[in-house]
Amino acid sequence: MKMTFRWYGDDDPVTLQKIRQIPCMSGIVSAVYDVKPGGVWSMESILAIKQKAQANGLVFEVVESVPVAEDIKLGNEKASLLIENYCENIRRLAKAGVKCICYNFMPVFDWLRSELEHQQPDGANALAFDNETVLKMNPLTSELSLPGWDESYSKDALKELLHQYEAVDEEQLWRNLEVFLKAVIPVAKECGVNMAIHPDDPPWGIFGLPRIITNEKNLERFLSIVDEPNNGLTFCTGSLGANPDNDLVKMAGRFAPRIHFAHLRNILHTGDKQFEEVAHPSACGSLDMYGIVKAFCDNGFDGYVRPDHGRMIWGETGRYGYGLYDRALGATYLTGLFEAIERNGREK
Ligand code: DNO
Repeated sequence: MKMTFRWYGDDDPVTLQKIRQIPCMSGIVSAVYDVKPGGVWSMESILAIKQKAQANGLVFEVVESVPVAEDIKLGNEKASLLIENYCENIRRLAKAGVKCICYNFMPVFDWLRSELEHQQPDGANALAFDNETVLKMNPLTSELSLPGWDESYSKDALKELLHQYEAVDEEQLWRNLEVFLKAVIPVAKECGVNMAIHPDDPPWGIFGLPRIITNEKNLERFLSIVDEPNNGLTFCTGSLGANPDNDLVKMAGRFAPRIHFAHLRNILHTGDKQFEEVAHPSACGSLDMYGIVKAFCDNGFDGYVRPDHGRMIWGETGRYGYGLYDRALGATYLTGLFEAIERNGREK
């Protein structure tokens, strides 16, 4: 296991100097943020991240994310050129020492929450999701600014994009994903890069858009499309765990060898399709974090780990889900879990 921490670049209030002081932190997870999805990242930008990390005693081996352009997910006539660009990014990142690339295949919206500062009894605030609230939102008229909403779209562009997706049902999205994987995975394999798809968050359809990376059956289907070790998963417990039908301990064990990256965080189920983000330990929420890490260790997991969203505590403000304090607590908790479980396994 290699413990990592997400870093959003020079504008991130959580600086590399702070990240390096988290015990046992080995590296950062980052990306080039000023190129639109579909574009090719310059070698210069990629190497700049690497050098900044190295100057702080950290490695840069995981990218989150190289975004997949909507035209690829739509499978339209622009897709093949954009897939070629994607492959070029993989080659360039590999040249810079990147070993794992996280991406997702969610149409239009990335992760979605309905509340950004949900007050918790201990005075912390956290992200929360309530399906009823989301059902009442209209992405075309809502002025809400939420994580996962790409604000670069104008209302007209968003309308047009949503219209294009009317022709894409789940099966069509699977076919478009297949085209992408069949082109990208061989290139990544040649370069020694593990590809790690991120599950849909939350793991069900939103605003009538299809979502397919949602449960055990679909993860199995995904892995079999290109049955190569480097066609793997980002195991995001908070995303998959939002659906209580997902047995995360079982899934963690079953897919461990194909899990290249783990986002480990806890959530508390508060109702049907309703949850809030909580501190990382098992006791704080609905997920069995110990059971998940144990299933990883017992089944040969050898990937990167990062604490995922944190709450805002101790008066911290900043990027929702990505403050320093609660994530740092999460990292040390997870490091402790891995140490105990791994040593216990060895000493038996
Ligand atoms: C949210 C993140 C996601 C993730 C992408 C991966 O906090 O987990 O935005 O980075 O879905 O492509």
